[in-house]
Amino acid sequence: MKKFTFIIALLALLSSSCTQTPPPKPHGPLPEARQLAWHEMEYYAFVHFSMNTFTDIEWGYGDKDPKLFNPPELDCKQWVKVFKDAGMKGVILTAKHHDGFCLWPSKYTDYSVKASPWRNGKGDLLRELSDACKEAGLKFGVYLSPWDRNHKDYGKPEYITYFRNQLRELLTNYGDIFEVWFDGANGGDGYYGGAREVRKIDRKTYYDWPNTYKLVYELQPNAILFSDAGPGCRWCGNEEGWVRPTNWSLLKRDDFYPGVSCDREFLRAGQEDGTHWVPAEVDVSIRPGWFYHKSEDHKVKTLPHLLDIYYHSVGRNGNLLLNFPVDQRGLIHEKDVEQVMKLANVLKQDFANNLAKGKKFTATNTRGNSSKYSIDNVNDNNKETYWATDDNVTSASITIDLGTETEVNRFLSQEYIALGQRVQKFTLEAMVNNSWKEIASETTIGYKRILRFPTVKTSQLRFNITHSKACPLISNIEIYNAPMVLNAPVIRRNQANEVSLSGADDNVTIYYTIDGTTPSAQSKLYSQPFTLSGKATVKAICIDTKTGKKGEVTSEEFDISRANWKIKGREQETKTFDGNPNTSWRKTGKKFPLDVVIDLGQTTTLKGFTYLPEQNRWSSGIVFKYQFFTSTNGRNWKQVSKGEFSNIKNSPIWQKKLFSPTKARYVKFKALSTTDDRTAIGIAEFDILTK
Ligand code: FUL
Repeated sequence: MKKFTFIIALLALLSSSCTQTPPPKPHGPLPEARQLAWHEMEYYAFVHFSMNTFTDIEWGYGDKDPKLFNPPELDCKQWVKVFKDAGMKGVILTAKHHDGFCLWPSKYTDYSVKASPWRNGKGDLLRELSDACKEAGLKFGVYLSPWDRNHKDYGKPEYITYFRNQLRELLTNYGDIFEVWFDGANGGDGYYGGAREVRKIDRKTYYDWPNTYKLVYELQPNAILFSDAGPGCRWCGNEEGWVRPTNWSLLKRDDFYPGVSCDREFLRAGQEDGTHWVPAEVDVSIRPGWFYHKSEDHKVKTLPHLLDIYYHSVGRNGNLLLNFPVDQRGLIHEKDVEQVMKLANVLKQDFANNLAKGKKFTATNTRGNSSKYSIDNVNDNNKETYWATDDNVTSASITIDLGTETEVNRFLSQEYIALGQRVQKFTLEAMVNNSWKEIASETTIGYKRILRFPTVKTSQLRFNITHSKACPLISNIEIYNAPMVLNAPVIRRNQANEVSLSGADDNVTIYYTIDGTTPSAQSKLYSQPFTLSGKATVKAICIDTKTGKKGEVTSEEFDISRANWKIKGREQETKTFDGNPNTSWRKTGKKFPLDVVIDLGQTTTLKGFTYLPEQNRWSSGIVFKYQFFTSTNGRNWKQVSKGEFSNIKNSPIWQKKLFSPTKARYVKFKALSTTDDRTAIGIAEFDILTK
């Protein structure tokens, strides 16, 4: 062919491929523009701060004196600086939690900062935080609890007017609101203007949600509405910080509503055949509780735990909403700042150097052989371009040639979700010793999927999409070699007072102390369980002696020995005291109350008790309302504590109750109700406090 004709032919081919390749059609439910913007936020802060901060509880009853609310050093600029330094894009504040106390001077109630001594009753926390956010360029969102244990009209239609009036205040007075959070906890006992009674509502109909949502959209058209049912984004079905590896941004939305009692798997994994785009948001606290408790200062999540949370949320097509329980001073506690900054720094390192940059990508199919849908689009740092296959192709492979043998341990991929979530199954292979070795076999991708795997040295990676609902559309692929972060050891003590330390990575050593000092490579080397009875503090650390690299210190405090404790009538059953949270003991009955009597073997001065409910997936007998009694002889009982384990259903963590010191040998733990109404008491661990 003559040079001239060749050029003409080439131009014709190029122009025909551009003009003739039709774009992929949308598939299934699609995200709205505001949802697309929300996906890109990925990681932002939650703040739980209110009356509960001062009363040291998780759920207020609605009857506490507003005068208790008085943070002496409150500084929203400090909060916002922490969020910004940590790489977060926004913050959502508990404007009103279940106790009804308002952090802004609402016109519609006196139960607010107006009646508190803070800033002489002239304060407005919503104003201060929204201003600080504006200044720092962070987005601002609000949590407004539908359940209000203070309001006299709760349960009646009048309350809905009140609720909407409050929404209107929040959504008109504080600038742009990126998300409105509607909690699912709804109805139960409360102060209710002095009535002190139980009020039940119909969760589906009481709030007239469709009209409430309408109001939000009228006032803040870009806001994302969070609830168990969306419609903007959905709860992830747990408060531990994860979604399932299979995570569809789709939900049969009309089957859900805030507070729905449903199989939580739907929330954790989404629904492949969902009818609407309702992506998951993972809400989790940096400490065990949502609100600040001094007793949790040493329980701020470790770096490896926070990293797991990140990779199990953002890495699995979910946004991460990380909670900070602001303390009684009105500041984010130093420990929380330290931990979130460790997380931020490691994430920065993990994603510092994209090894795919500038490398050669090839694909087994490209839509219409068109440059518009070229495989290079996954590596061009432009989220608007994507690689696509022909319509009839729903499985295809992408090979990435790294040029030289390279160590890799992260693989990040993103679908072009504006046209729907499609990929159902994929694998990742690495070329090792001249043959392909499978390193991952997974399911969904969605907005973003990040795989973590043991470091592999390879010159080529192959990403195989094996099943897709329609032709796959991939907008981005990145590859990293993240530095290793050592695990934090797990410390356990069994009933025989043997302490075991576990969880170290391969070739890593555990060192520990029992005198309260920080462990180092000069401390005792752990080789096997050791005996330590009575009150004790154990601290342990993993150290890679070859590199000198250190992990995080774990610390556990043990109270008196449980060696001689027995459950009355079921003396042989010891799972409640075995130090293992994954085993549990259960008692069932015909009706409440149900109780368990424990013989401590000797008389001691008790100051409180702690209870860990069953931890397994099918847990039952999670006690909600309880009474607690002590006795010196097992016959005459004295009630020393009574109440509820607030939020235990969603967050089945250690529950701690203190009471006035009392001498006793026997304790009786009485369940008056459980979260699932099954007549059972399920206990993973039980302990008493004498300190
Ligand atoms: C739960 C609430 O009951 C907790 O107190 C907390 O606010 C959490 C984020 O949601 O359902």
